[in-house]
Amino acid sequence: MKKCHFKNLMLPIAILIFFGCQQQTKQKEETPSKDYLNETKAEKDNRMRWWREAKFGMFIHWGPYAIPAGTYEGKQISGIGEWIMNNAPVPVEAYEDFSRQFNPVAFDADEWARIASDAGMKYMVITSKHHDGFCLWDSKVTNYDIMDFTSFRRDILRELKEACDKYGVKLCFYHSIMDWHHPDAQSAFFPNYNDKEKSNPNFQRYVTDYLKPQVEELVVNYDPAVIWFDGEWIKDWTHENGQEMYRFLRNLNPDLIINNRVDKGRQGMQGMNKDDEKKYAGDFGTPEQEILEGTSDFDWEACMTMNDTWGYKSYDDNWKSSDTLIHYLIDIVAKGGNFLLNVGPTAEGLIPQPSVDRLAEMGDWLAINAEAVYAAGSHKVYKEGEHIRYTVSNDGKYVYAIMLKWPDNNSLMLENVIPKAESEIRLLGYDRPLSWEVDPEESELVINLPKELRDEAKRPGKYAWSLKIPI
Ligand code: FHN
Repeated sequence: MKKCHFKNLMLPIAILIFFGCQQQTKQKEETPSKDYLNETKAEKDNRMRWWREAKFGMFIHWGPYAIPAGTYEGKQISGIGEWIMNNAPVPVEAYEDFSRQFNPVAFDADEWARIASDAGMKYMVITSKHHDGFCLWDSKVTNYDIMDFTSFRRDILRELKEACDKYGVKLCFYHSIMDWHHPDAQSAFFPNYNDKEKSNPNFQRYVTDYLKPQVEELVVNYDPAVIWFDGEWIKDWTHENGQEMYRFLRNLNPDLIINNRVDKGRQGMQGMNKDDEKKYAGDFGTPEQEILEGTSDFDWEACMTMNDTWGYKSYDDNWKSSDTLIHYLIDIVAKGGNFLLNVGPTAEGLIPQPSVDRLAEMGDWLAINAEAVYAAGSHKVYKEGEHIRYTVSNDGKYVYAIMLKWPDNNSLMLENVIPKAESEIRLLGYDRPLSWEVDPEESELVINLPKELRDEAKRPGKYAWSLKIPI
C-alpha cells in the first residue's frame, strides 16, 4: 500500500505514526555510518559463519510470469519463463493484466518452508521483485504489489517469514535492480523502450526514490538474512551505485549478507568478481548454472535450475535427476561453495511435483550424510579421481571421502588421506566399523567395504556414500 492511503486513517493513528516516524528518523540520524566495505577478515568470518555452514538453500522464482507459464498469444515463447515480458515481448499494460490476475489460492507458506527444511535446505531466497517489477510484499512505495494490485491481498513475504522462522530456515530476498515496469528504469534494452517519450526515464531518480526505499522496507520490516541482487549488468547501474547500496544496507543491518551482484564485479555466468584494481562490494560470488572448476578464496554459491527455467514454464520437462543434483551438491561443498537450487512454483502457488520429488530424495540422502556436508570445510584436495570428493569436519578431526560411485571390487584405495593409527573408519548410515589398512609401499589407504553391501538394496541410501575417517 502506498503512503498516501494514510490520509484516510483516523487522526489518533496518524498521530501515532507521525511520532513513530520521528523517533525512527532520530535513531537513524544518531547511528554513525560505518564503512562496511572495509571490515576485517575476522568480522567477515563471523558474519558469514551461518551461511558457510548452511551449504544448501532453496531459490524461488515466483511472480505473474507463472500465469502465461511460457506461452503468449498462443505461441510458446523461447527462453526462461520469467523473461517472457522481454522475450515475447509483452507490453507493460498487457503484462499488468497478468499481474492483476495473480491469485495463488493454493499458496501455503508452511508447506514451502517444510519442503525446504525436509530437503535439508537451511535458507530460502525468494524473488521479492524480479525484472518484471511486480512486488510480492506490502510495499508502501508502490501499488504494483500483491496487496494493491491483486485480489489475493496476502503479504507473501510476511507469510513466508513466519513459516521459515517456524522451521528454522533463514529467509532471504532476491531483488532485481533492473525493472521493466518502472517508468524511470526504462532503457534501450527493455521491451517498452518505445514508450520512453511518455516518461522521460531518469534511472538515478528510480534508484533514490524507489529501489533504495523498497530494499530498506524489506530489510527493516522482514529482517532477511541475505539480499541477493540481480540485473546489475545494465549500464545505468554504476560501481558507485553498488558501493553506496552495500554501505546503506549494512548500516541498516550490520549482519546482513549481500551477494556480489550489488556491484559491477561479476564476470558473466561464471559469477566470480573481475580481478582488477577496483574493490567490488558484495560478500560472495554467484556462478549461475555452473560450478567452479576448483576452490576459491572468495565465498561462492552456485545457483541452478532443476529443469531449464527459473520461473514456471508449463512445458519444460527437462528435469535433472536426483542422482545428478546430489552429485552437484557434493561437488560444490567439496570445493567450498553453497548450492542454491531453484523451484518455480505455478500460478496457483504449488511447487511442481518433479521438484518436490527430487527435493525429498535429496533430503533422504542428507539425513544419512549430513555430517559430511554441513559445517564441513575443504580438504587439502577436494577430489580424487572422478568418483571421490573430500570434505573435513570443522574441528579438523575427520576427513570424509564421499563416493559418487560404489567401487566395482568392493574395496577403495585412497591416496590423499592417512587415518589416525588404530582408529575406526565408518560408513555413514552403516552400524559397524570397516576394516582398513595402509599399504606401506604405496602409502595408500585401502578400505574394505562389507560384502553384504555388494547388494545395492542393503547400502545406506542411494546415489553417494560417505566414509568418515579420523585423522
Ligand atoms: O535474468 C536473471 C534470471 O531471470 C534469473 O533470475 C537468474 C538467477 O540467477 N539471474 C539472471 C541472470 O543472471
